[in-house]
Amino acid sequence: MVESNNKLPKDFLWGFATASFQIEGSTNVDGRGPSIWDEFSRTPGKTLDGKDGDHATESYRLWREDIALLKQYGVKSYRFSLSWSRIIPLGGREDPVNEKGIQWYKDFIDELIKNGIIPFVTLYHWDLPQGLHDRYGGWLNKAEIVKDYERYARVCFEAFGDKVKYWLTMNEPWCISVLGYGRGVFAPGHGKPNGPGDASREAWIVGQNVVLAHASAVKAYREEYKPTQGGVIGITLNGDWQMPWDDTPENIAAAQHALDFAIGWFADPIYLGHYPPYMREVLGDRLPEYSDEEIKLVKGSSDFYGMNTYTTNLARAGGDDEFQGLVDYTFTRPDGTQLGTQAHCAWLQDYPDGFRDLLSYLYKRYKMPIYVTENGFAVKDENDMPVDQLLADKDRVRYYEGTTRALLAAINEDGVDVRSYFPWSFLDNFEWADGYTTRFGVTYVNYETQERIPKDSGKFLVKVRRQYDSVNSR
Ligand code: PNW
Repeated sequence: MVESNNKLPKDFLWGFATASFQIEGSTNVDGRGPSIWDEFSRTPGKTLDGKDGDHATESYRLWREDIALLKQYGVKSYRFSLSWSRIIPLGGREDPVNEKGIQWYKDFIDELIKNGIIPFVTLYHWDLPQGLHDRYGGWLNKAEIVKDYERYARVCFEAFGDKVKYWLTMNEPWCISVLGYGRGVFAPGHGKPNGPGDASREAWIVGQNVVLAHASAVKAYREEYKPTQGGVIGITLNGDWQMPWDDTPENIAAAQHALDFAIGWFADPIYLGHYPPYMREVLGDRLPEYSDEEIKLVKGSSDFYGMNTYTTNLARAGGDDEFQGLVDYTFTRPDGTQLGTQAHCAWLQDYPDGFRDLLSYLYKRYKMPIYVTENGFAVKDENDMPVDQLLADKDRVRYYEGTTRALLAAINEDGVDVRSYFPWSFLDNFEWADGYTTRFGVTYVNYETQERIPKDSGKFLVKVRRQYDSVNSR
């Protein structure tokens, strides 16, 4: 029996997500230039297992197999990212375009479409051309990076815009800024505790430059490409739900402060036209102002709200972490119990009600249609399990049971306009600083043989999607 509120909107995009550097491998092929993740992941001590992205899931080579598997899963859409270094190997606006890189993505997109799969394309998922970092400091240099990114985006609209109707400019500016320039755990490794750079300033500068680059590309798209190509374009932000640890006024305020720093930092300027006042209070002049001209460009620069979310935090006032808005995050409730099931990553527990609450909050605050572009779970110690045990990924199935139920409730009971659901990830892949030790895939990848095997969670997601579809077609 399918319940009547198991309805998805007609053109709902159901699929899986990946990113170029995490799956492609073949880093030295067909004229690709180096990216900051090549260099960072090859630096001893930067990834948990000491591994880099030279092989990953070999999807640059095995792309036909990947698409065949996506088709087998019956997805309506696939979210993937383009590697800037394949398209403009040196990165800059005067640097040559690499036709081989462009051709590869054209073939890939054509094959998706031939199989009835709608491409959902991220322009930037963290793999900045190394050349731009070396030349002028990459994301730190507003005057240069905004122009270079805009040119890169134009090359992509030009080459792929006849077929691609869904564009994401940037994946997770918070991660780019804080993990790359504040905590030094992601490329290029600036910030505390060991990296170069002024950790009290750089992340805030980078955050603004990423938003300005995004907004410049959107302006170019809307003025010069959208009239003939007719797609939609926006940014995708990471952000988890924040619940007050208890009902004291300071912890209720702390939950909002945490949302201001994690989400409002980007979403408030983009959708509302200003920073959250609390950020200015905490950071003073270290938070770079948007000039009048800049904020005009930024406000309204996204056609939708792109949402990546994984977990819920219990927020407690205090601590000295500015990147969390001077709020402590915990999963331990006042009575000592845990909020949900612990994932392999310390920052992730399963709490589906938070997914629903976050959707409602974002829809009320920003009043935009929401595309869920990432959501997923890494089973604890999965990488150490024998394969048959690993394929029976109960905790991940339970996670997706919870979030898909919450998704349907948000749509049908809370009236939230949600238009896509892209679980992370289609495949186990290169999990950044964790290397290959953390697996987020609904498909197991054997990194020795590159064999792919659907996990129970992959099968589960196919099964629930079919149930919703059957309601739709009545
Ligand atoms: C996202 N955190 O990253 C990325 O978009 C993906 O590339 C990545 O593989 C996926 O989530 C799983 O980690 C995040 O520390 C990295 O809260 C870190 C955090 C959140 C998201």
